[in-house]
Amino acid sequence: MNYNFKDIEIKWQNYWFENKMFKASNDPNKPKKYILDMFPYPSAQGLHVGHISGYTATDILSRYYRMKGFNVLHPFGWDAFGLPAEQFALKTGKDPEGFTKENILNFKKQIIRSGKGIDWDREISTAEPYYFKWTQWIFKKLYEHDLAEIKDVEVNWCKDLGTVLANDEIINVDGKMVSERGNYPVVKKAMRQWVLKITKYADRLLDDLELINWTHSLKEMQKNWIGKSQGAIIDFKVFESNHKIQVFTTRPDTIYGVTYVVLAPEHELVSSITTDSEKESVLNYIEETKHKSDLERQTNKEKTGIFSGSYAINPLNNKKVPIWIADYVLPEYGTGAVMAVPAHDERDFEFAQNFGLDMIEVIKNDSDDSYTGDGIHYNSGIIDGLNNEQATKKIIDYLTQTKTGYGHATYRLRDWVFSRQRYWGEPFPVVYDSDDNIIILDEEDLPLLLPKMKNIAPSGTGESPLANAHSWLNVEYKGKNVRRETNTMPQLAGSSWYYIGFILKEILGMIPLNSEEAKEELKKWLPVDIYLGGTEHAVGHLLYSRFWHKFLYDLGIVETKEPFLKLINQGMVLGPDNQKMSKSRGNVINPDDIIDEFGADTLRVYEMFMGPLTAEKSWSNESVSGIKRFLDRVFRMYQFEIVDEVEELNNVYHQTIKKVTEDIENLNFNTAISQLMIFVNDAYKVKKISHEQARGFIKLLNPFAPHITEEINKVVLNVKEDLIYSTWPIYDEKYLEVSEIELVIQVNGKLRARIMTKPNLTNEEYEKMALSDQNVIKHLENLTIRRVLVVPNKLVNIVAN
Ligand code: ANZ
Repeated sequence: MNYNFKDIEIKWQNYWFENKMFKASNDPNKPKKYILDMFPYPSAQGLHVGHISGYTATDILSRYYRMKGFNVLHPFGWDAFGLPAEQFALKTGKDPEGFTKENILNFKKQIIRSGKGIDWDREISTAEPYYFKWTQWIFKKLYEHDLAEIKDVEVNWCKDLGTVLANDEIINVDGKMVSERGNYPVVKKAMRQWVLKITKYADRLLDDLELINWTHSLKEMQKNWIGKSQGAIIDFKVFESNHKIQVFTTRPDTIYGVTYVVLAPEHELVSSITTDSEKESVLNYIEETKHKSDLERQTNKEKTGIFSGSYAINPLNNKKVPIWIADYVLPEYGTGAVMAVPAHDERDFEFAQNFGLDMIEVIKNDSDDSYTGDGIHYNSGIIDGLNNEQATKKIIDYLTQTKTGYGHATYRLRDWVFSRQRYWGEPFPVVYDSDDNIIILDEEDLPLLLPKMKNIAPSGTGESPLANAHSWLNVEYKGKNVRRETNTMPQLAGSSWYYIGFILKEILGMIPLNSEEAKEELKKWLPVDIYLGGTEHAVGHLLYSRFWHKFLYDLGIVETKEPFLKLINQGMVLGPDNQKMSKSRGNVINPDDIIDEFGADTLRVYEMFMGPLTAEKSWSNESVSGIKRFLDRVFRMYQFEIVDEVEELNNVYHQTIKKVTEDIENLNFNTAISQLMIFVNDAYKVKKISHEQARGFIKLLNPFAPHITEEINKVVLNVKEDLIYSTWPIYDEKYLEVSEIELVIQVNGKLRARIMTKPNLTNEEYEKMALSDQNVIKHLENLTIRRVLVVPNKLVNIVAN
């Protein structure tokens, strides 16, 4: 008799849902565990088997820790604002809100069908007013703390799409930037944008990585993104002018090797230092630059540039050097100006070669190209004879004393451009008066809702579609005629604090973020103990939410410095052809189909059995059937005679408890399942099972396969207690002790005997045992023993000749 998963699974899912079985408990006597999934964007495609892999892993952990006596918080929600809903609305003329809600319902159904145990009273959607009221509130606080400002930012403007694009929405075709969607031209254009000053938190974002249990590679990615460079800012006076050019350098020690200075084409001094004779060519050059992406500018070996006509003075030796304008210098990094040392910097070397500029070597070396290493300085005035470190220190001291520069660190991290020219996002709680003064809305005027619009086509001017919502746009606020901000916030705004939202969510709303009650609740649950999601968020989301968390820490709302203690990236689930699943390849596996055919328990156990959680693995339909057969075998095992004691199974039973417990804690779900299979195989050999083993085994399997185990528990074994709240089995050491070992005996490396004996004897005892074996004696005939090597509990090797 096989189990009827169709009826069984729905029955338990309904029971769990109706009885709110996974509601987080507040029992003050228990320790807490906050186990979190990266919440999904509710797309029209529905859940993918890749989602199920991560969601099952966190569900296993949640169920396990609950049985171990923890208060477990395992919530779920929706990253509901975003571009696909906007585009759907544009295409169909339908409302993005309704579309998103339909998708959410579908996702939720799928999650419930997968058997995931969620505290649904805490469900949140970032697009609901009860939630984005507080996203707007956090923005308001950021503004009030001088961490949000509006400024002209160079953006990637795509006229044909009528929108600004992110760097990863642009591709390079024949040296020109075009949109990935549609291949429309993209140009750099300055636009007024809200910007969040995450760079003020750069050092903390870097230093506090020490506090968290993330993988080395993930921390490295965060570090590289922040990209701290220690160096100096140095003033170069412009010859015969009052201007001075500030350069940022990581190598102030090479200053005697400077042969020219370069400004980024966007640098504010370009127009004032360009001489009349150079004006036309400089303007042409600036125009050309607008079509190049930053990446291209940085990596292009054929360096381009143009002479400005002016010269600068090196503050160390008063040497006059030409000022060039070149796009390999980026406007947004350092000061947007560099002192060029072609003898010791590759980019400067390539540029100088191209334009026949001087090179002066100042560090001794044997290289033919630019030498970037350490060494003894020469041709270098006050730092002759010093190495890099000594020279750097001396130059910075000199600059500081003469007020011509100072030590300075620069970061690769940019401030966060926070405006999107879109409809389907959080509106900014901001209005402008007729003089363009910023007025931030009062707290009691939040949330500011989106207007309902029939047509959300782009305004065409680069403004968001909200610029067409006239009655929403122009209002009276505090007695003034004002115009609302028309941009909306990026999708990463709502996801920057949702793990806090879950804690504060009550059935019909949220505990106010700025209340004492909120602080209490947050103190109870933060930080998130285990956070699981895909690697695609290794930088953006994780960095931004760490930034917001630190800001809320500064406001005294949260008490931990970091939001996510342990972070795990699950590996990708590939198609049966070992390729990334995609519609066009036709290799997409739909979790609904698998659940229909085999049941959710099979899907869950299969996905956890595929391989290590963090590894990439390929789908196999045969293995899915194999798992179904395993669960059928488990079900039939409960038709064996159940007796008081089955001694033969005691060892494997207790070993299974130990292995599954340790494997779950170490996220080795695949090997935990293997051990459960070993137990079942052994039980089939004796065709009976004890009461303790019967009950213990379904507890061990329950986190993986919650439906079949609950069915066995309640219906077959007739137990009243829900497995969800039962206690996790404990193993007995006495059954783990190995009573016998197999000792391998070799003579000159060749196997001559195997002896079953007691473990943990002395080397002498093992040696004696080996030498008295008949077969060994035979092989030692006429030989002299030279040496005996003993590996305790394993092997004795006798060397003889
Ligand atoms: C002189 C020099 C001499 C440099 C030398 C390097 C080697 P990282 O390490 O990435 O921070 N630089 C500064 N601002 C720049 C900008 N806006 N665009 C392009 N390049 C810029 O790089 C810092 C170095 O990159 C700086 O140190 C500067 O070149 C260049 F032997 O100054 B260096």
